[in-house]
Amino acid sequence: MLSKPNILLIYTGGTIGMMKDFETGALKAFDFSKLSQKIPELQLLDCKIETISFENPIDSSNMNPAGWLKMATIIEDNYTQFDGFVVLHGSDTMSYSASALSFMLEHLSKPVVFTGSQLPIGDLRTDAKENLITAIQIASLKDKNQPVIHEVSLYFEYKLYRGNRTTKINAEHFNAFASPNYGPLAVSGVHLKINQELFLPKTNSKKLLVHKELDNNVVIVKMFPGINENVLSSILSIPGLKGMILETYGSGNAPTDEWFIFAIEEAIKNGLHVVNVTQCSGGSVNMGQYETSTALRRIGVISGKDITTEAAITKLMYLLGQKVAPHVLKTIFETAIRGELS
Ligand code: ASN
Repeated sequence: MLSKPNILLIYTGGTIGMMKDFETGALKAFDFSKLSQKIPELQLLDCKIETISFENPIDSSNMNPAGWLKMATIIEDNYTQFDGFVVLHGSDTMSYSASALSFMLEHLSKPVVFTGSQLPIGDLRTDAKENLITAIQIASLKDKNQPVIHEVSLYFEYKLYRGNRTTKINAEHFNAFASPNYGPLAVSGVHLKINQELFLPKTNSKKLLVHKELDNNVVIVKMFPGINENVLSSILSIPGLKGMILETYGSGNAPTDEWFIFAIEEAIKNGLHVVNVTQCSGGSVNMGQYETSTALRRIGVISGKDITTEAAITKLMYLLGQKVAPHVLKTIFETAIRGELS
């Protein structure tokens, strides 16, 4: 007989579990037991649900590598007892967390689905119920008693995406996320349409490996017309800086000014890893397509290809945390390790 899937709901905080502070009018987190009371529908689902909550649920603006470690450890400690994991998370930094977890959880053979909402669960017009219920159904999907999805994903407003391909695009709309360079893994309508051809393949019965070291001696620099030498060289001389995500224009273009190229070249020679990511919401870096990116390629800048900034910064923290040898970091960065780039 097929057993009912066991799902672990991990509550980290976010709007989904917030309520108004009557004194200040601001939204703040409240304790998780109240959240489960608010969704009696959960009992109607064809799975067994257990819940675990961060001791102090947070607005996701307070998320950080310590929070990612907490989530990864909860998943590790409960991995064999559950068929799938649903992480309730604030939407503001959900794409960063989903990306970080995708790198930290190697050989994942079960679904980890991030979700949240734009309106609190107690609000009459809330988007939380649909998001949560469908996320649980997706995490419960099984074929021949085996989980169908084996990766970190993000479900929001009728679409399931690969987590490390997403970005938050709207602070107000229910449709708050996009995956500009990779199609949805599933779309929820009258039927749940699964795009199995887009899934990561199952990692042959290899044991889950949880990587817990992340190095946050990194920075994101967004190019803008007028960036000056003083600003750039101050950033490049931050003590202990090991990696930089450079958000460039279009297909990876940047000024050709001598001072600019020289500053980046010297930094790379001194051991800084510099990754080129486009500040466009879609498309890919292609160094060499324009003259304005040729020098970047020559001096050893890493191509982020079509990776999101969220996945780029967390991948850099992960690779630096793994103490990957500097001479191979570029090659590993430019290779998809969790389906994060094409
Ligand atoms: N500030 C909230 C958070 O990220 C936003 C949300 O969840 N919609 O925690």
